[in-house]
Amino acid sequence: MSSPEKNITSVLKETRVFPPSADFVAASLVDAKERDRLAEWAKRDPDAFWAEQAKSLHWTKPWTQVLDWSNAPHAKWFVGGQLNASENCLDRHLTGPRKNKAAIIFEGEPGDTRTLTYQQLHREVCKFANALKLLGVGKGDRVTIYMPMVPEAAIAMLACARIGAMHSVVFGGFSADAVADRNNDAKSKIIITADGGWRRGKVVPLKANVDAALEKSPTVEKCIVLNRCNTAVEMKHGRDLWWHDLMAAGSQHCPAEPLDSEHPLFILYTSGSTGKPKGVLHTTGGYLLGSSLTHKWVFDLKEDDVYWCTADVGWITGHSYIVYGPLCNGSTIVMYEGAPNQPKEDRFWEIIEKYQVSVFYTAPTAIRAFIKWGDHHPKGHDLSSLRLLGSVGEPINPEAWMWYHKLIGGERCPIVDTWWQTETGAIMIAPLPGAIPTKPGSATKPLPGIEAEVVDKSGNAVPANSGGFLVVKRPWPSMMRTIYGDDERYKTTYWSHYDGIYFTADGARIDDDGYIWVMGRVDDVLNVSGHRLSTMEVESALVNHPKVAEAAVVGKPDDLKGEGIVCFVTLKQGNEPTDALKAELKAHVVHNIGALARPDDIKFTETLPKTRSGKIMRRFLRDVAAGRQSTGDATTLEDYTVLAKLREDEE
Ligand code: 7RM
Repeated sequence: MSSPEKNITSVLKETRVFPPSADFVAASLVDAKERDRLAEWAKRDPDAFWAEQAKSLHWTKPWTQVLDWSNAPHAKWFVGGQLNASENCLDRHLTGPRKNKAAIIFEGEPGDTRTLTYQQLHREVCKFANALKLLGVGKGDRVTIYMPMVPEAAIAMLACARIGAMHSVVFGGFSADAVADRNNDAKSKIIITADGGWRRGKVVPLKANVDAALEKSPTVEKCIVLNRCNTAVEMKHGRDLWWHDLMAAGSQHCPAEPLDSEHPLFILYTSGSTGKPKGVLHTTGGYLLGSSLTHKWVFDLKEDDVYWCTADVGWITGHSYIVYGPLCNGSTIVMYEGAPNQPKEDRFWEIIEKYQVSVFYTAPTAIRAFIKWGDHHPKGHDLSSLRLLGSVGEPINPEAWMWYHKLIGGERCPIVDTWWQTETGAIMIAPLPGAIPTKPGSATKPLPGIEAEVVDKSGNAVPANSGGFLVVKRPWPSMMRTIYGDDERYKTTYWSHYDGIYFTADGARIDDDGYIWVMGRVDDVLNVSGHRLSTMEVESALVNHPKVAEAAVVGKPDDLKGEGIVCFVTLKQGNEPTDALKAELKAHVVHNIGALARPDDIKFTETLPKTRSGKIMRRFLRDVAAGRQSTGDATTLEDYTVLAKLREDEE
């Protein structure tokens, strides 16, 4: 990871402002005045502020100290307190009107549906927790979960939490090798999978991948298999067990284990730009507070909301904003198994109409795909149930924001652009939608209690509108605790750049109104004639051209300028890749940003290399642009053929 050496020049100009409607403000959980009160209180007396917020959780034993930071950068939150995440997400909803409320509304890709009430979900979790116990899984053991997006994935996670085992969810699109690496790093005792899962009309062979992975995973003793797709799988005698057999035998009585606030809840692997994936460790009390509080605040939660986050449970957004945050708040969530374009490109809009979704949370990469597929898809559905939209995963280009606002939000729904990381556990920078007018492309301001700042290489706050490095100056409850098995790497990656300050590795600027504009990873920054430019800003300039659907910008070595600018561009349907268009796009960037950012080369492509969660992997494009072979971890790449295709185009 590159360290902060020289400030980043910000060139993006965006002046549109969208205040929430008077109706939205009147009904909102937190208005501007309340937000100011919370922010001021958190600054003045953070311990008292967090202590008060933590009362929203059910503690079986009260804590004696809010924060212990004496062993920095290792934080302990709510020291001495005990609670159980599964109990907070389930049991406490069973004593009131939420008992028969829908917890999970599931839609499978083939169109099968299932609804689990809180009571039903609780029963399934208890039964599965007992099954795990019978297999010898106990407190602190690691359990790998490699499943499709079905309710059983959440059931497995909550069952682990119930007995104090740590889950390590591995995204269902990963290869056998990636599963084996993660099994071995975590020393998992059990793996939970399914025969397969549905994706674009086909069955992803999860069990077959697990079979291959288990040849190289000596610590894994048992494999539990859910029958999702009715496909034939090999069941190894003595090792493999059917989910339904275990559930048929299991008692539904399983008291939640009281756990220390700092008891590990899960490990989640996140790709480093080089080297092996990092097992980000989160613990119980702080994480659950962070995910539930931010879910309530940022999504302005109402009891009757139908909330849909389109992420996969295999990444942090699925952990915090499908499972722990929403269920802790007693929400009704929609869970969809499959692809957004199966059977047609309007599947998401069909689901929103069908279940009357009111809050919709997705990623810029998905929004750019919707734009590419054409406006007639959303226009063919009644989306009037929506009242709030969210975005996460990457900076959202202002033009994609405007499309989301108009076509999906009907110009009526605020958009919450939420900045956070696997490492932060919960949303850190986002509008409280009833309190802050939004600006397309800005995540607005840090949430109350979060001291995010933009600083220069010496750690001093940068003046308004100059670029710098996004850092967090105070510990917060849902922060990661370490990298599993590699505490040194935790310290050097996040805490060695500035003393006592968390380094996010993102570049950002703050505007005159105090809004933060995240400009992407510091590693992706371009160095052109001594100016450090954000790739995201050049990409946004390209994306606001009417023919461009998506763009990824990288530097390539240039003797004169340091780096030249290479743009990989995908076009909206119906546009031809011509030399004339290349020239037009170059002129368009110069017009929008200035001659400094004139692209040296435009390359048209059908697709861009992305991570499984949809982030553009610019490091591979840098290699393509420079004509180098790629090194480093490629296991997180969504589609290997994309790289080969891009290289062919070069020849
Ligand atoms: C939640 C998640 C974290 C990185 C982060 C940023 C980028 C995420 C935004 C964003 C601009 C956003 N966790 N990022 N959200 N950049 N605006 N709203 O994505 O660990 O997978 O990635 O993603 O670079 O550091 S993550």
